[in-house]
Amino acid sequence: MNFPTNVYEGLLMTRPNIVIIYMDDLGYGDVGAYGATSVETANMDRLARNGLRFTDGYATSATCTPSRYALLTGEYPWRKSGAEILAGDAAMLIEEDQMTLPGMLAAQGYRTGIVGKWHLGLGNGEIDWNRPIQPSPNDVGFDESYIIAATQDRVPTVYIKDRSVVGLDPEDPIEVSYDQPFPGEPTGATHPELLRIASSHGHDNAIVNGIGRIGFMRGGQSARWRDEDMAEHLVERARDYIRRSHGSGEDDDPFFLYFALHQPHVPRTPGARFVGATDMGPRGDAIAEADWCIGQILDELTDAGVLDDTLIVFSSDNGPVLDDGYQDGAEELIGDHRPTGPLRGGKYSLFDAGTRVPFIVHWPARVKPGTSSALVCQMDLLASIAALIGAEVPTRDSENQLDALLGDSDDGRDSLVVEAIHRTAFRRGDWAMIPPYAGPAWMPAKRIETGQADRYRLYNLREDPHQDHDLASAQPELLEALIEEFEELVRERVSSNGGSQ
Ligand code: NG6
Ligand code: CA
Repeated sequence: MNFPTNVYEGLLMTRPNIVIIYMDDLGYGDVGAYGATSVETANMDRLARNGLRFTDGYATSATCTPSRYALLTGEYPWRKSGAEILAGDAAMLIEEDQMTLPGMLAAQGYRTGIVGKWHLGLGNGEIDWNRPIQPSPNDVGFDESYIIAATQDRVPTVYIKDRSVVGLDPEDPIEVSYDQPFPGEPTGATHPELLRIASSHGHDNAIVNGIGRIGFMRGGQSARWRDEDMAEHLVERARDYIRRSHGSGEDDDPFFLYFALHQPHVPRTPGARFVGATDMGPRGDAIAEADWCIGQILDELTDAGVLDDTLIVFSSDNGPVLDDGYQDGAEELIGDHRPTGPLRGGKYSLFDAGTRVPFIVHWPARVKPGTSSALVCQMDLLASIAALIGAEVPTRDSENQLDALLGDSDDGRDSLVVEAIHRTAFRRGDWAMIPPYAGPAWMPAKRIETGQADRYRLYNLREDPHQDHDLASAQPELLEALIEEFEELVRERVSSNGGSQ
């Protein structure tokens, strides 16, 4: 913030602008550069062509909140009590004194902003949406924020700027409940004839814009978002942030933007001009729309003259899912497209497609275009970016993988623990080990392979990316060694913030 400029003179190249473009439920195979042909992703492909494309880049988790927690805090989410898919009125998951990527950057003089999906909780448990919200992203490292609280399918269906709901009429306050409906308000359960996208699973609480949501809400009519406008709306906020941040600081501070898109998460509501962009219905069209959003960001960076000097990291919070609770044709219209690419599983799964995601680093001034098979994880961005800009941060789980991320080395992490709905599995080198778990798997979506089984499984991902051949009984010693190492790692489940699981 108040760092004298001269400290950084001559080091300016090590303080690039940083933009994280974070997709919601985009699969390993949903991007042209990773093999997709049924949807055009020209801008994502452009990032890959001019940047470093990772074949073994991971989110920590197969769902949203835990992955975002790890991305921003550098801490394994399974260490943190409550790091699970959060309701729209859940309390802030990140502690105000906790180390975060934006907080670290802000302390180093960066301007920091988030636009898009938050889903890490707000307030202290009892939110009055009609009053200033605290804590908000502004209390955990962001100078400014323009967010949706949780997911597009969860109430409240409003934008929040810094601490306030945007466009709220004080005469029409918002009320939100995740326990019970508001008397007199139609719900998806009581009035399914009012829904324009039928639910296939859940999503039968509040009805907003003809779409059933999770959670109940009333009031706040003037503040409610229009789903089909969300892409343009958020892109404009992100462009505006770049425009205002770039070169406007007194001492020319670099900026950090966390641009968290809502696509292709449900409900999939592409704007009119993207309807029919693919033959895959709303899911494909939402990916095409997201690609346009990314193009808009690249245009803005180009207009500002900073595209080459900006470190862009493009990735996704978890793997793909087709039917995630709405009947939107995602399964019926999938054709030859394989959202998981060659991998097995998907969102919610311990199989590899749950957490292995598109992962691209684009920084033309510094990073040579190419492909890397180094094992890297989004959780490593905190320690790696800190190393890049010369900041000292104590981290336990976030590893400094700067050399791998910049393409200076082909070696990444030795190992990684991945998580799916409170269950963990292990990757070491080319090997993936999935422990047994008792009891039925929670089935959040149809036709999902959660990876649950009653025995240990072992796969060689290099030879068998689809995890068809369980080598557990063929390689007992290796399995034993992996189990031992994994158990040692996951023993420490207590959060550095004192939470326990
Ligand atoms: C599930 C929802 C799903 C999605 C998910 C969160 C149902 C039946 N399923 O509970 O639609 O919202 O939560 O996705 O309600 S995530 O990408 O944010 O983790
Ligand atoms: Ca997600």
